Amino acid sequence: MELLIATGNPGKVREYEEMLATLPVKLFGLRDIGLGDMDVEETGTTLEENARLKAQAYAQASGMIALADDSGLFVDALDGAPGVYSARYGGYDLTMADRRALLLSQLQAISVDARSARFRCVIAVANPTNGELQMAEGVCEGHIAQEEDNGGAGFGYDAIFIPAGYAQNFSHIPPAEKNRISHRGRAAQAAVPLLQKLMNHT
Ligand code: ITT
Repeated sequence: MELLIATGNPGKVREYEEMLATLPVKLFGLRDIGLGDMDVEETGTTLEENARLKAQAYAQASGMIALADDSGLFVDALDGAPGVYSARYGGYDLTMADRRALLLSQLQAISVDARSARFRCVIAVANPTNGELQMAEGVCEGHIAQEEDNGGAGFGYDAIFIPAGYAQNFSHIPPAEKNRISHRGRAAQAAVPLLQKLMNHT
């Protein structure tokens, strides 16, 4: 079976290859099928909406079963911000380093035990032949560090997010282990039986 991973990011496709290794599927990224330039705007106000928008649009455009995800970091002391707006928090012209610094400054007065946060990831899988849509979610609980520690190999908010049960932030956790405990890894695990069901219907 073939499955389109609806992202222009080849790193994400490789991550899904590992996370869905138990399924008899061959994965394609948007670039592999000539849709690398097709952009679907994330106009939703929830992760669910954005994941669904992307999965349905790319399934329609490609004729393939398409998997899309959306994720974000939800900080309790900031009423859930940056949340669905994580990728553009503070404005489009900021770097990710600027965004991490902004978050830390907003939490400056917040004590260690009130810095709880979680990464959420929602996966949507759309089948263009019968319109079937399946959704899966993964959550990774943790807290925001007092300061950035960028010694590792992470991206996004990794250098300031410490997952529950760990002493170090995400950027220090090896990829295979991060895939096991992360929001995206957990969402992918939850998506496996849904993908199996969806493929049986084709
Ligand atoms: P697509 O190209 O696939 O749309 P994206 O940049 O929109 O990717 P996501 O929806 O997965 O990425 O995530 C939104 C933002 O949340 C992303 O820009 C990161 O800043 C942050 N983020 C998501 N997952 C993360 C992780 O595992 N570690 C650190 N930051 C993460």
